[in-house]
Parts: sequence; C-alpha cells; structure tokens
Amino acid sequence: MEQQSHIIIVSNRLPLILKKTEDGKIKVGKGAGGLVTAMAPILRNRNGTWIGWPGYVQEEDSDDKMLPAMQSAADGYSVKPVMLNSDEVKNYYEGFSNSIIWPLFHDFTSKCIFLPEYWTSYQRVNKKFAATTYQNADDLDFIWVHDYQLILVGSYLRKMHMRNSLGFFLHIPFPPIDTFARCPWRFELVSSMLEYDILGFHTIQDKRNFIRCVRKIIKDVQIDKNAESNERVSELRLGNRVVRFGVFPISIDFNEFYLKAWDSKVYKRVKKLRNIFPDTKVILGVDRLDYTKGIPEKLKAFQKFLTLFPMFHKKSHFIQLVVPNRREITAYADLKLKIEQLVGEINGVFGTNEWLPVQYMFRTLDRNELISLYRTCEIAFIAPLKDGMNLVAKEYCACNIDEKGVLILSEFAGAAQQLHQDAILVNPHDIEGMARAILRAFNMPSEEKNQRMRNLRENVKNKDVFWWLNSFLNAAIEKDLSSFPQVDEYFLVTRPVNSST
Ligand code: GDG
Repeated sequence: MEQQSHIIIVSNRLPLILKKTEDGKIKVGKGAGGLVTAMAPILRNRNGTWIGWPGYVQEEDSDDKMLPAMQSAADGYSVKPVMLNSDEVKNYYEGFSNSIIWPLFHDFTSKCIFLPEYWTSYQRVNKKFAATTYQNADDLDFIWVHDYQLILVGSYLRKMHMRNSLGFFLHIPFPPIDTFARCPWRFELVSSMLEYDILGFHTIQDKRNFIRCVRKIIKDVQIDKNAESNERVSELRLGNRVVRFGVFPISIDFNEFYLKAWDSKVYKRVKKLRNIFPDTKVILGVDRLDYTKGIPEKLKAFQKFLTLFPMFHKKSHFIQLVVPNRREITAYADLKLKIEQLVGEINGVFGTNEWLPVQYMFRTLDRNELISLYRTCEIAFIAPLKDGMNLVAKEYCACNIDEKGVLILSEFAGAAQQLHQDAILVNPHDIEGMARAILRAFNMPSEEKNQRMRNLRENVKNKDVFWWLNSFLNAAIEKDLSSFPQVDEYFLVTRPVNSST
C-alpha cells in the first residue's frame, strides 16, 4: 500500500459526536464504540480522510454551520460528513441496518423486519456515501469501506467507473447460508460484496460462511479449492476480476491502554474503588445496550451463583455498565426494561443494608473511568450470544497490569477464537455453567491466574490494532498468499463423545 498516496475510510459514523447546546453552540466530542476505538490510532498515524455521518439529523434544506467545528475536531486528517435526514435515519439506519442486517447477521432472525422501504433507503444512502467518496478520492487512493451499514458502496463506486483498489471490512459476524438466505435482498448484498478487491472478516467461521453463501447465490464463480480450509486469505475469480477474502481479527492499541492503566489518575481511582469494595471480589461487565451481548443471561448467571454458593454473599459484587444505544428501536427499549427488572430482583432478594450485589450503571463513562474499572475488577464477564470480536475482552487484558484478573468469555464472541486457551470459556445459554465459571474464577489459584493473564496480554499485545491494519493492507497487495500463516481454529466440541465428565 506504500505506493498509494492516501487512505480513505468510509464508515457509517464519523469518529466524532456533535451536539448543539441549548444556546446554539457546537460541542464536539469523541465517539464510543468498537469501530471508532479501533480506527482512532490509525487516524493518528496516517494522514487520511474519514467519510461518515456525524450522528445528527439534518433536513435537506438546512445550512451547515457545523462543518468547521467538525474539521477542527479532527486532528491531522480530513473529515467529510455525509448528512442524513430523519427519514434516512429511520429507514436506512434504524431500519435496514439495525432491524435487518444486524439481527440477521447475529442469528436473531425473529427480530428482522424485512420492509421494502428499508431496502430503498439503504440503497439511496449507500449511493450518497459513494458520491461523497467519489468527490474526495484521487486515482491511487485506497478506499476502505467499513461495516454492514455500507455494503453497497463498492458497487456504486464501480458504477461510477472507479477503478481504485477497494477494501471492505465486516465488523460483525457473517451468518451461515441458512440464515442469510432468508434475506429478500441476499443476491444484491453478496454480489455487491464481490465488487471489492479485498474483504475482511474477524474469524475463519465468518470467512467460511461467506464463501458458502457465494457458492450458493452467485453463478459462474471460481473459488480457490482450499477456500474453506484454514487459509487466512483466499481468492475467487468472477469474469476477469479477482476478489480476495481473509481473516483479520480486529484488536486494540495495546500500548495506549497499557500506559493509561499506569496513569496516576487511574491509580487514584482504583484505590478509591477498592475502598468502596473492601474484601469483596468484583466482577465487571461492560456492554452496549444490545440483545446480542447477553446481559440478561449474565445477570441470571450471577443470580444463580448467589443461589448456589451462599458463602459468596457479601463477598462479591457484579458491576454491569450498560452503554446507551439505539433506544429508538423497540427491541432495545424492551431489553433495557428486562435488565432493570433483573437487577431489581437480584438486589431485592439478596441485598442487605450494607451489600448491594449488582451495581448497575446505564451511561457512558470517560476513558479513564473505564480503565479504572478494568484495573479494579478481578473478573471480566463477557458473555455475548454472538459477537463479531468484542474489544472489551482485549481492553480488559491490556489494562490488567497486576496480572491477577480472570477473563470469562463467551464461546460465541470472535475473541474466543484468539483467547480460548487462557480465558474461561462459557456458553451464554448455559446459565448454571456460567455460575460455575464464576466460582472457578473466584477459586483459581494465583499462579494460574498470573500465567493465564500473562499469556492473554502477550497474545493481545502481539496482535494489536496495528497488526490488524497491516495484515489487511498487506493482503490487498501480497503476491504470495501462502506467506500468511494459517488460522488456528477453536472448535466448540472439546470433549470426546464417551467422556463422562
Ligand atoms: C462492533 C462489533 C467488534 C464501552 N463502554 C464505554 C466505552 N466502550 C467502548 C469499549 C470498546 C467499545 O466501546 C465496544 O466495542 P466492542 O467490540 O466490545 O463492541 P461493539 O460496539 O458492538 O463493536 C464487535 C467491534 O465492532 C470492532 O470490530 O469487536 O464485535 O459488534 O472499545 O471500550 N468507551 C467509553 N466509555 C464507555 O462507557 N469511553
């Protein structure tokens, strides 16, 4: 990618949050969320352009006073906003993106609402993103489109005769064919993905699911014979075009988290937090408000843990941070209620005047507060029902500078493919199994905890976000695909059939 002058990142959201205060002033802040967290270090290191929606609604005819504030908030790179009106937010963002693709790709088909008006708006908005990209790209620029909201951008760029090298990274899982096939626009989605030159997925299962969908849905495609094996990068041919697709597990800027964990402000906060929870072990959950994250399942597991093991009453706390998200969508509002009911139930049944077992927070914390929590808590409890990767798991390890923490991680998070050897893996559908995993974490000998955490940290450090970026960009230009090491795969079936344990 060295010869190419510039990288253009295209994502649904710009890495900024803009808010108008009541007196009409503009407040610019940093956004939260996986993609922003992952791309921020890349933006700091490369002089790129980021094209995206700033996150507020603007009707077509209103003027654009916020542009200078947005540009001045972006340090060392350009931002090019794509404005959305309320109809587009409803139909493209809340509709097609978050009420069709998000549930479908996470195996929640019953939550999909397949409305044709969502599809119309999705096409229209993807075209809009493509137009802004077209206006801002030079011939040699590498254009890197991110995530499920913008799958069609590549095909619109090709329709505008752009010959630039185009990459696409999917931050969420790619579903199995039986699930994907339910989508009325399955052909359009898959064929648009094939307009990119390089496609990136988090795990080998995602890559395999994708290629199986291509085989079933697209005619006359020639696919590498080893494409479904553990090869990191494979190719397919469609007419005279070659499309590469590979496994690139996203990560974090390990050093940034590591250094922040040593910060004196963080240290003071950690000390304060430890005084609030003296002589108790603290379990931490950090999740966006989302039905894929398994928050009710974790609360039920903690409830079961307290029921089965009363010796841990008054000796354990569960801090669950839920970050507000997509509350306009009914499924999310219902989930919030369910979580709050469970928190109330657990605290009502088990709590005493001196001990509130679940500490529930529904807000966004600043980075230092979050890192202080990562440092304070003995156990990170991450149990999504399905997750592309899960960066919280990696951030917890990076911040665990005392190397005394334990990571409990769902088998269905992409991160489990990488961290399975040293995390305690759980099935989020098995509530009692998760309660027993908490017990195991509590009782784990310190040497074992140290060793596991050291390995986890080493793993995350070696494959940080820069490794991810370089692997993806190299895969776009590397001549010899066999130079990429094969992907290690974790299989869910870990016990021989006849085993009695
Ligand atoms: C999608 C995929 C994939 C959370 N609370 C606060 C806060 N956060 C930050 C965390 C972390 C990020 O949000 C959450 O990232 P995840 O990866 O866990 O999850 P998604 O948002 O669902 O991300 C996911 C990811 O994309 C990247 O490809 O891993 O599978 O679903 O970075 O630190 N940040 C701050 N305050 C909070 O309260 N400042």
